[in-house]
Amino acid sequence: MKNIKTELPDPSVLKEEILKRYPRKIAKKREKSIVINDPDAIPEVQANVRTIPGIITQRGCTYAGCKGVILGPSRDVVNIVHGPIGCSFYAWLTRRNQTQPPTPDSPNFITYCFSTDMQDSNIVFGGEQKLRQAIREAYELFHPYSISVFSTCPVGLIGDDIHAACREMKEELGINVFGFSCEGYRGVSQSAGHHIANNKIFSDVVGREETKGRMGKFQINMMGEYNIGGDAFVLEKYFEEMGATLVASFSGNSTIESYEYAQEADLNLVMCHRSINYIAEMMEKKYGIPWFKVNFIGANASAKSLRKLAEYFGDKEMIEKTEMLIEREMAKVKAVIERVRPKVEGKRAMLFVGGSRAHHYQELFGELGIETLVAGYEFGHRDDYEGRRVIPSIKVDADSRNIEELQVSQSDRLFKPELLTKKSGLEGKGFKFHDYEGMMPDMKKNSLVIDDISHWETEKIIEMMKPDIFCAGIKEKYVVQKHGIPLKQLHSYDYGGPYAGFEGAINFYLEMERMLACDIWKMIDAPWKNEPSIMGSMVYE
Ligand code: CFM
Repeated sequence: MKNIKTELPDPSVLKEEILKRYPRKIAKKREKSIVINDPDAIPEVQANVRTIPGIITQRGCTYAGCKGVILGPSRDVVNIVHGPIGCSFYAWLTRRNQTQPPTPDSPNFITYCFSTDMQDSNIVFGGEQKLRQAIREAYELFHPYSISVFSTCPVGLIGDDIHAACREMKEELGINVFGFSCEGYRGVSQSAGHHIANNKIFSDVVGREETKGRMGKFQINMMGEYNIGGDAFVLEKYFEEMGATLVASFSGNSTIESYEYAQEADLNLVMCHRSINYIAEMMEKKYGIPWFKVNFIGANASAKSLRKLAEYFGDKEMIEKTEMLIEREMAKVKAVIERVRPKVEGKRAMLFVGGSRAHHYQELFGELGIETLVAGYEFGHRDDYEGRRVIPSIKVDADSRNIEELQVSQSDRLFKPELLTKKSGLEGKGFKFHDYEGMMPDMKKNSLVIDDISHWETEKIIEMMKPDIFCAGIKEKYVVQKHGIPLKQLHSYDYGGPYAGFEGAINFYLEMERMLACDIWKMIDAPWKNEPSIMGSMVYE
């Protein structure tokens, strides 16, 4: 493999170029979020702070993180958006979380969009009555397992008490009805919405069904896997083959019903650390269930995660089955890598996705010999960049204080001391729990890390570094492609996927072959550069 690093432009020059255009105060702030990496002495990244007004950000809002991301993929709940209808555009199948009800008659409300459609009069006189009516109506029409309510910005501003309305309706209807104060402005990004969703699911749903009884010998929860493009389906097959029983999935291909007995699991696997680490932490405190970080993006990462899972249970049969699975799948993976890698090796990538994928997908690129030049999160926190070891030193600002930290204590009846014993036994042998090391240790020296990248910064890094592929979302796609650089959407997968596990890795390699092993993108030139597209004349008197 050729040494790509020597071909990189000096990132400090690039950084200066970017900052030069900003007014002084803004440059001073952005400077702390644009960091030159050193994996041996990881520098601090400013993250999870407000976007500067006027800057075009990739971020979404708190409501998007709560409703869209965490609750969106559960199929047996009617999710009512309390707000004007515009907020619901993004509640209606705009995220590619798939679901598979066990029978054709099983409830699945994912394809619906429920809104209270607030009008001017509701904003002036209050919308609680309308909300109660909407909950009643939804119940009468669908008889769902539970109903949840999401506050949008105006609801917070006028002060509707959605929680009181939910309590009343819970009483009246006899099903679980719970609400989220996830107004878009609550936090600096989607990330606040994740936290709000985690809190409420933990306080109002998990543990409602105290005893479900054993469902299998080895019971796990999958956390932070949202079944985009069918990723969770791939993993479910592997767990089954290994003999592990999936109790609940937060929240890809899931039901609210399963969250109610999720405390029955012997282990929580955390895939997307950013969006779900809160529940994992709280479940450990309350029920004693340990968690560790997994990554199923990339064939090697998948093998490592499955091995760790088998090692946790330490069951001989499970370990054997896991090794067989890995050997079988790796043979297929290797055959494709051998064919594709020579065609794409040495290409250079940039990744800007929400809070996990900008890290996870570097694995897949690495397997093909593609180097990551620059990466960043939209809304990750410092721990997602630098590792969980920095958590105690993260400054808690007013925006983070705005999000409630639940006080959790050990459950008298449901705490499982045997799991804690198991955990400390394994720790003695060097097994790691709570173990997210962040993105930066996996990135090369002198790679650039940019938090909450702006439109201007995106254009500048493309212009100066000319990557071969850019990974982001639909908002960036066409801007980047107009530079003659292909963009792979890592939120929706451009309607492809799955990309998780071994078969997902193969899908991704083939996609990279299609996108990178041809020169078509370099031939693109904006037509107006060669011939005028508008002609006109002027009369001067
Ligand atoms: Fe986690 Fe996600 Fe992500 Fe995320 Fe998201 Fe997503 Fe994402 Mo889009 S939960 S942080 S809020 S892995 S919707 S499935 S792709 S930004 S990188």
